[in-house]
Parts: sequence; C-alpha cells; structure tokens
Amino acid sequence: MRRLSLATFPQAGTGSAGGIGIVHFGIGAFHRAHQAWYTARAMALAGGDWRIAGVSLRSGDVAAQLNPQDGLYTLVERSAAGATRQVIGAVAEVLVASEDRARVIDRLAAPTTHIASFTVTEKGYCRAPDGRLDRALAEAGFYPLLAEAFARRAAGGAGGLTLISCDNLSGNGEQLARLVGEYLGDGPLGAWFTANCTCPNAMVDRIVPATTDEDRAEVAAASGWRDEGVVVTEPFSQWVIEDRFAGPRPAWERVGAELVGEVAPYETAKLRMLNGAHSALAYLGLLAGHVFVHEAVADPAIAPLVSRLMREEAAPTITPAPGQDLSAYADALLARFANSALRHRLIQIAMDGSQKLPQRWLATLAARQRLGQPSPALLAALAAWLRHLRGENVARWGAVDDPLAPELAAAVRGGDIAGTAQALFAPGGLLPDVWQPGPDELETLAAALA
Ligand code: CS2
Repeated sequence: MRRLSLATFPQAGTGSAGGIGIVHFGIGAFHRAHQAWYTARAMALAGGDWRIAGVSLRSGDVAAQLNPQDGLYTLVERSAAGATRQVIGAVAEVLVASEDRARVIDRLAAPTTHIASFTVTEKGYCRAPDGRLDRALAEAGFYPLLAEAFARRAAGGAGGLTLISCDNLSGNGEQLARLVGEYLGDGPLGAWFTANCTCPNAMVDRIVPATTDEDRAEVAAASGWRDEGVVVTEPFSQWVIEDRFAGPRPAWERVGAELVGEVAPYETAKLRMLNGAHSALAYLGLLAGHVFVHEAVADPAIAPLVSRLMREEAAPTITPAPGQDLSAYADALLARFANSALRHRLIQIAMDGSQKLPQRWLATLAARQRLGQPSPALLAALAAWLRHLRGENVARWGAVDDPLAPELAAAVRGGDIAGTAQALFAPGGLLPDVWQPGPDELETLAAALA
C-alpha cells in the first residue's frame, strides 16, 4: 500500500501552501488535532505564510511519521454519528532538536517566523515544586533554544515573537513569560524579551486519545493509503486566546478560535471542570477496572461523583465570563466524555498526576476550604490517586508514570495519611503549596483509604 505524501495525494491537504511562520515545540497528537488544524483551515481561507515547523526535543518518532509524508496526516473525527477524515497540510517539517539543533534555531531566528508555540505537557516547563524554573531541567528543555534564537533576533533586528503556551497550566502565558524571563535573567537578552515578545494566555480544548494501530489500519482500509501520522479526535474543539500578539498571526478567528481580552474564566472552568473531572474519572475508573473514559462515566458508582465534582464543587469556585453558563458546560462535558467512539484510555489521563492535579483539583479544594465548604467528590478522587500511587493499578497497567514517581511512592508508603499529606501538600512538599487538608479532610481521606 502506498504511503500518504504529496506525490500520492494530489489534493495536497488543507493548508499545504505557504511558507513557515510558526515553530511549534511538542508536535504530538494534540497539536495536530488542534492548533495545526486551526492553522490549516485559516490558511485555506485567508492565505498567509503560516506553515508549522514542528520540533520534538528528543524523540524521533513524529519526524519518522511525518517527514516521509511531506508533513501530511489524516485527522479523524469520531462520534456516535460516525467518522470523518481530512488530510491536514499545515506541518511543513518536523525537526528533532537533539539531532538538528542548528536548524531549530535557524527557524526560530528567521524574520519570517512570528510565533513559537508549545504543547510540551505540564512537565515540559521544567518547574520546581515551588513553581520557579528548575535550571538543571530547563537546560535540557526548550529554553536554551529560545535563548540562542532570541540573541540572533535581537542582533539582527528580526523583531519579537509571540509565544503561545497550549498546555493545561493555569495562566499558561503568564507562567511561560515568567519562566522564560527567569531563564534569560536580568541582562540585555531578558530586557529584549520583555520589550519585544508577548506570551498571551490561551485555553485549549480538544480530547485527543493516543493513536493506536487499529486507528491506522482503519484509515488505511478507508482511504487506500498508509498513514503513520493518523490522529483521532472528537468533533468538538475550542481555543480561546488572549488577543496580545507581538506581530502578525494566522486568521484563527475566522475558523472558530476566540480572541478575547481575558482568558482566565474559560481556562479556570476548563481546568477545574473538564480536566478535574477527567483526572477523577481516570483514578476512580482504573480502580473500578475500567479501560476507557466512556465506561467510567457510565458507571453508576462514579457518575454522581463526577457530576458533583463539576457542578457542586468546581463550578461555584469559578467567576464565569459574561454569557458563560457553567451548568450547560457541565452537561456538554458529560456528553463529550460519553463518546464511546473515541476510546479514550483512562491510563493516558492518569499519567503525570503530580503535574496536573494542582490546577485541576487542589485549587478548587483550596477555594472551598477558604469558604468552609466540604469537597467530598474531590476527596474521593484524591483518595483514588493515592491508591494509584500505592501501586493498585500496577499489575494491570504497569508502573506509575510520573516524573516524581519514586518520591510519590515514598510519600504514600506506610499508610499514615497525615504523613502522606505532609510529604505531598505541606510547604516544601512534593506538590506546589496550594492546599493542605484540614482535620476533617484528613479524616475523609483516611476513611476512603481504609
Ligand atoms: C486530559 C487532557 O490527558 C489528560 O490529562 O485531561 O489531555 C484533555 O483530554 C484535554 O485537555 C482536553 O482538552
């Protein structure tokens, strides 16, 4: 069977004309189902040199998938109504930074590049538990590449870049600006960055399960070509971007992105409700023996907890934007989670809990604690995470996948909940200092773990 490429696919794919204008770090499935898809359609509609140079920091996997295919890949949208397929052409090339550092810096430094964007996951920002930059980690991340490119841009008068974080961090743009600022320091380069670059906040949303061999086989059977870069997603997508760009940008607003003055209400609702519910479904669902999100959300022992977490615990802590209806949002989220065609694995969501849970659960727990309100659903979910860390899912799903796995395992060893809470949540503990359980909350956790 012939492989998808410009030679085998004469229509060339949506958005495959134009030069490179964006360098994107972390060109995994999420980016290809989200920003690259918006960009492809914006270029098809409004033109512009906005093709994407994708960068993987170390792994050559995506480069091996996409470069032989001229960057083309099939995006499959799946729901109860069936599946649709489209070929996306927005990705011009994939570079592996560990092998091709000079080219990555060339792309970032090019005057024709106006945007650097990121889906490097929560841990890719290299933050210490106190939220500040962990310099040792940062040296192996994207930071030195940016610094070198900024030096060239500053020297050559290429102008600033807009840096867009598309990861699920709260205030992701602000955090990125602060962390890059910490990396660059107070010297002339730090000053150049502050004066010339912007880091708008952005809320990104689209559920994108990891691609499986069956997904690739399904596309091959339906299309007649072999595509190693297939990405599967849901019909829904949302991108809310703070309208604060250092230079030009694609016409993303013409293809559904929302350019707004303030992203925080959307982002807080998304993190605490969608992602908060997702993580609860993951840990509660795995313990109950489920594999997929749609199974966990249909479990009568789990569904009421997840609904309560969103509607009664998270939503009251959020100040909605004008017109934002959090109850309708919860309904829509439950319908999305029920999409059984997506086959979204709980174990995918369960990874990296130490990086995800502060903004998904702990911020809500803290807000409720300040008001003296109980959070039984969140505490049930938290107990399920602690059981996950104790190794209860290891036999079926393998070792806990988290950058702090050994430290977390030590923190939950022994079974004394007060000691565990201290190691995890106290100032100087393993997680950012967002929330600490009070006596009642400790009791609830101890009961759930007994
Ligand atoms: C999920 C997210 O894996 C996870 O942790 O909660 O990737 C989620 O699917 C996306 O944020 C949806 O926009």
